[in-house]
Amino acid sequence: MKIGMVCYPTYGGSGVLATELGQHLAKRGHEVHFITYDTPMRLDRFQDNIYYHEVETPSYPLLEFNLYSLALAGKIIDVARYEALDVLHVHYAIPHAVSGYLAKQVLADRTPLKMVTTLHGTDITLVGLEPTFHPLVRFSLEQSDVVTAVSTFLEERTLQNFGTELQIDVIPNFVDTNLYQRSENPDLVRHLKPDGEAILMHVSNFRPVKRVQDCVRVLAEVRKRVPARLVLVGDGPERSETERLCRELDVADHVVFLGKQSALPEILSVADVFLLPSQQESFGLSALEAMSCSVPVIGTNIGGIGEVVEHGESGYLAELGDVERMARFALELLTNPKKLGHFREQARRRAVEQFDIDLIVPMYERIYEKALAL
Ligand code: GMT
Repeated sequence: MKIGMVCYPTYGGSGVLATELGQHLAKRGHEVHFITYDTPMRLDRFQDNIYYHEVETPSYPLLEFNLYSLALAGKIIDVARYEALDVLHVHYAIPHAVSGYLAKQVLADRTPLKMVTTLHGTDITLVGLEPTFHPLVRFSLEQSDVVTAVSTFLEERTLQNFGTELQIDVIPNFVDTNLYQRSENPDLVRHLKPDGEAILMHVSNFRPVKRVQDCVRVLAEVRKRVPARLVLVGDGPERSETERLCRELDVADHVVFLGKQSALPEILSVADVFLLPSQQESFGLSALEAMSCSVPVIGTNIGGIGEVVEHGESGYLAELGDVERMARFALELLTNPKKLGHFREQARRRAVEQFDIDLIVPMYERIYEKALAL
């Protein structure tokens, strides 16, 4: 098939997932055309069957605001016509599903195009609820040929929030368990845990919903009993406030800010416990990547996290903001090597048995076939 893949190219789960899906589909012989405003972050090497079409937004003094949604629609029309796309797969509804709908309408007579929309999270639970966007999101979902969601939580939340009876297929996120597996780099281990401390780790784009500061509070609690360090991977709006809290709680010397990184499997392999104290999370792809590297997760029991992490097996879930409880869970693992070993095995097993890329990507192929058969 010839597939157009529309996503955000920046640091974030929906773009990561779309990129890895596209790369894997290309390996399976499909032709994949990424359509976005920058090279997707993980699309960093040449690969057969992968093409990248940059969306350029024209500027003109009258156009005070960026017209990305229109420029994207125009680019989709162009690529669909000249590359003869079969399916357009848009990730994150806003504005991608709206631009896709517009392109479909323009193309309808001569190049009919099927559109699959995948919902990822805040497009439904936060941004899509803005009164300005709500009717547009609802309309664009109803006009999509197939809609998928990354968790049952998100499917249910979509039906509730948009008062629609739409049929939504749930396809969970996935991980390449061959790539994401424990691989120790002795230099990195020496750098991150010079005195053999326990390592708590968090990876995110540091947006407020991620509650990165709760990780610092958990570290401060854990350090009352066990020498530990917190490794923070990523960057974003909450970084400065998090640094300030490290100083206030007097743990700044025990927190490492690694910034944005791409060598995630070897970094995750240094962790003993992964923290995901989010306020909203429709799935928690970063938790799954940690689990695949045999790292148990301590997170909040909100959104779709419970569909990924089994409480008491591959990790623990606590109430939002309950940092004392999260710290107690971390100590339970860090002070009991046998238990930690069991949780590690369970985390890896769950990633391999439920969420491996080879299990999930064929589900998307079936979704494309379903769209084409309509
Ligand atoms: O919805 C977002 O906040 C953006 C999106 C992204 O691009 O990072 O994240 C969502 O999609 C990920 C991939 O499907 C999920 O793993 C995240 O849980 C989800 N984030 C939220 O729901 C906050």
